Amino acid sequence: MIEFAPWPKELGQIYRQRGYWIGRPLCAGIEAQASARPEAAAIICKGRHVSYAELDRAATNLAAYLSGRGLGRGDTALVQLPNVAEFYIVFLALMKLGVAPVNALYSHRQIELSSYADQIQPRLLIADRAHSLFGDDAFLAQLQALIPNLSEALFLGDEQASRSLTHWLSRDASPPPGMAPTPAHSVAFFQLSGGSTGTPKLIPRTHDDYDYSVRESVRICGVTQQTRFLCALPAPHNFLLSSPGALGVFHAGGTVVMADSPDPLSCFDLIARHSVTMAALVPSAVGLWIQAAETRGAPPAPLDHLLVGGASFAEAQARQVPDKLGCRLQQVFGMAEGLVNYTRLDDPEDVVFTTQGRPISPDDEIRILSEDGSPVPDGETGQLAVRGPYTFRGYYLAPDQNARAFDADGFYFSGDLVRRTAGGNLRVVGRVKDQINRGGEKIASEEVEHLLLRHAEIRQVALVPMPDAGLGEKSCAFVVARTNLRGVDLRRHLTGLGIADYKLPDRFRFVDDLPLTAVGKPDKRQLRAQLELAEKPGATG
Ligand code: OOB
Repeated sequence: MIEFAPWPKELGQIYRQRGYWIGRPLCAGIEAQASARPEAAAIICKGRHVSYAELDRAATNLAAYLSGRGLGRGDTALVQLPNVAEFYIVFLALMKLGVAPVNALYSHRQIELSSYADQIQPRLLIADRAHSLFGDDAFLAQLQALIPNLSEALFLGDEQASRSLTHWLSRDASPPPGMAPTPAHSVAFFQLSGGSTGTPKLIPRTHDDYDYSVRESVRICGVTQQTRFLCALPAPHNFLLSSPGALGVFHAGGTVVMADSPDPLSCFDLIARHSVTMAALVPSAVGLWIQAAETRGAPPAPLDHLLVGGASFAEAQARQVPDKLGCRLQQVFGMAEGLVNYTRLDDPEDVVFTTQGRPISPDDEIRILSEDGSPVPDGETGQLAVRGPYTFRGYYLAPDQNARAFDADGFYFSGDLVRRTAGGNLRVVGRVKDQINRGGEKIASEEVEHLLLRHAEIRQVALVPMPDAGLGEKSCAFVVARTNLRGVDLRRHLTGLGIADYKLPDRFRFVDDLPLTAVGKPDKRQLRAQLELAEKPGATG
């Protein structure tokens, strides 16, 4: 079985007694819908309707095929698919089979995929021939050289039947005896961490803990059979998968409508065409939707509920949602590591517009701590630490990082600065982690800095966030170079190494030296202040 840091026995007992952990694998909710309402639409993607029965059948076919190839409980898989129905079918298949996937983002490239593969040593790769890395088998061969274990590869869009994902999804097969999900208290899959370290870390999520967060999210967000949910952000992201996300919609028997991007015009069209009732967006996309609504009119009427989270959401913009977009707002402050907070549907307006809500569970233990580790009173800012029934207890095989991210009581430090209001809701006011939140996409500064330092002509580098009207934040690299370099050279250097585009610095600033802190590290606070000053109206910087 896959190694992970478990919850202490006493806590596990409490979580079971209180009905949070019910011993149910993540595939069970969908399977229940498939037998209760087989004909109901589970997924609509590019005009194709996939019923619950079809979803379950295709997943069973794939699971049976993979089982025949010797895959099963305790194995791992690296999956990279775009926003298509196959993403969920594959996920369901792997849950049935007991294989734990990492679902990489479609924007991820060699660096990210190699790192994930190196960490989980997958036996199976499922990817898309239309992705730039998988047009031929060169990158697969590279991965196989790194991971001798990697014996199976299936591709969306492969012309050869034996390697075609679609082929194995549609070939009727019965599950062999013995095929079963992993026990509910073990790892179901790995979620991706936004990270603040040199390599992207993985978060083991168990069936028990994830299923609980999904069931409660369904209740808190009022998801029902009638819900038609627009998935217009990357499907693997925790927000779109479980808060309440597609798994929440499947649990309730609703329909997921898939979009390639949150682009307002195509989304408004999908809302009209498929009577979408609920959508989930990051704040930067809300900005685009409001702009589009101002020029072309509000999104079509079926949309009545918008969830917004993933990055800081300005109160002024939050207040515009009901008028401009004609729907209710629910704020979400969550993290792939676990804790998810929601404003509630019956909260007063003030709470909905000015806070990011409160935790899912009465047993989410939240501490807000000052720099010396003592709790701060309500209304004052401190670092968020949390433990609870669906917050993980350790990154996968990362003891050093875990020693820094957890305290002795098992509380996870998310790196967020928050305040708690008298009513018990949280406001996210900043962060201490070395991360850039670029329109909800998280960039670990250290990862990009390490890659830039591989350039022979770079002496020192510091990546810091700079304010941006559209995305909230963009990234700026301050570079001390040995010779004359240009931004374009460094972008080419990074692209050549193979990182996701969203991690490429938006701006480079070449400087003679970096300001240093008392301990001799680049003083990022000062660098950020320089950028913020430069962004002020009237500044010339
Ligand atoms: C979600 O998950 P991640 O893992 O991509 O990022 C988590 C981090 C948080 O620690 C916080 O720094 C930031 O994203 N964040 C927010 C926020 N929601 C997330 N910052 C300010 N306001 C918010 N509402 O981003 C995520 C996971 C599940 C549900 C929603 C978002």
